[in-house]
Amino acid sequence: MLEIRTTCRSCSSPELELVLNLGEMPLSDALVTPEEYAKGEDRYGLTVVFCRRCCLMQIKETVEAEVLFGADYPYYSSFSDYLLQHSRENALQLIERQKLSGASLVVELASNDGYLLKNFQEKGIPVLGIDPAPGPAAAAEKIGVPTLCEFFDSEMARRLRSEGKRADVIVANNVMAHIPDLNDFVEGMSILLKEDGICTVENPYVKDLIENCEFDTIYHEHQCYHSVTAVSQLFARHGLTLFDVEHLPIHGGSLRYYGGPNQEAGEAVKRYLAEEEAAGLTSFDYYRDFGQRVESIKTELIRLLRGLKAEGKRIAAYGAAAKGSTLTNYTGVDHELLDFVVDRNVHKQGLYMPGIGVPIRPVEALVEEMPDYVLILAWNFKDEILRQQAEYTGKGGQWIVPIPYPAVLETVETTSQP
Ligand code: JHZ
Repeated sequence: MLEIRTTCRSCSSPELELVLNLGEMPLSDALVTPEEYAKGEDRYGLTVVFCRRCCLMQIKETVEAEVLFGADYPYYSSFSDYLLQHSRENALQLIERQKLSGASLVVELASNDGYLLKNFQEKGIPVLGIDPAPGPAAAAEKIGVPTLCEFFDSEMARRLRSEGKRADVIVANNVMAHIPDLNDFVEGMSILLKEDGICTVENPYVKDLIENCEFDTIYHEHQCYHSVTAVSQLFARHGLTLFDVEHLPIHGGSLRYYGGPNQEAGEAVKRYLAEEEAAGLTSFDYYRDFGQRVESIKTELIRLLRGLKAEGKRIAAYGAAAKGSTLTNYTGVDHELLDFVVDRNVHKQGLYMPGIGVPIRPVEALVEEMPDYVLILAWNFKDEILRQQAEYTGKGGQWIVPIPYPAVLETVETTSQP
């Protein structure tokens, strides 16, 4: 069930340097019933390393995909308005850029509940979703997005191709980090693309992760933390050229990579490669003090929350996010500090956050209970959450952000756009 890697997930080099050891952690999306929590949960090591050869940051531990993304996988993309808007813009841009029509095919890997593909469908463009998590895949089918509930790999790509299916566009957003066999996944994309097809891949950017100390985005589902340097080599190994890159603010800072079989690296790719080298991302030194900075977030967060508790304050949290699990479990923020967590996702409500015994409730609980402070675990959606929770703020509720450094928000702007 657990495999520990000794070689790089991308280039197979054994030159892996230790960046950070987060210790034994529960699985971030393995939300538990109160009974399961009482029995105790499985924990797995979580060790971050850097590959000196291809510069890919990654974790050493591989938890079986069936365990990570099985029947109870609770992540549904459609609970963030901002993500829905971001995805719609992504779809409209691709339709324009690739001149997609009723004769095209858009395939999405990790299509979740159909949040993105429905935008293509609305414009009459044929789509195919692929997602191994049964709950989200069923939700997609329910809104009419055809979805194969399977893991995508090169074998599946060959099968689809033999059925006459080839893609004009493959979208793989926030999935490449989740794949244990990275090379086989990219090979699959390469097989499934038409000669003039393109793939677009979105992932949190390792530079933002390191510089903003977003250590909580490290968990077992995220096996790799990509850079342009690492992705260009990975694509090239499978006959795809990375030809464009865009920086996006979502999820704490992400990159959208564009690849295709018959393309040439454009200016943005060249600029990013040069900038990554100049910033030092290609050398282990860049990652050396990350662990110390993470440690100081832990110390400060605990100091802040314990201080508030000592003053008799009540603290809740917002967002039963996977990253919230890493943050709380690593820092030791548990049910003694947090009364409850709220989340809009109905599939998460009624369960407990992994490892810390904190119940998940509907977001209305904030105004009903009026805790003095709310720790924003889904800090990547801070603006959206603050706008939505104007009533809690208006009644005197206060907010704490943990990342990039723990702080109580002094002024809360509730009208800004995402
Ligand atoms: P969210 C996810 O990670 C899932 P997570 C995944 N592991 C991935 O790769 C990354 O994103 C990139 C809730 N919420 O999306 C919804 C509200 O309740 O930041 C979610 O449960 N109200 C595949 O899980 C959670 O917060 C709201 O208004 O760390 C956010 O989780 C909003 C906006 C969100 O990421």
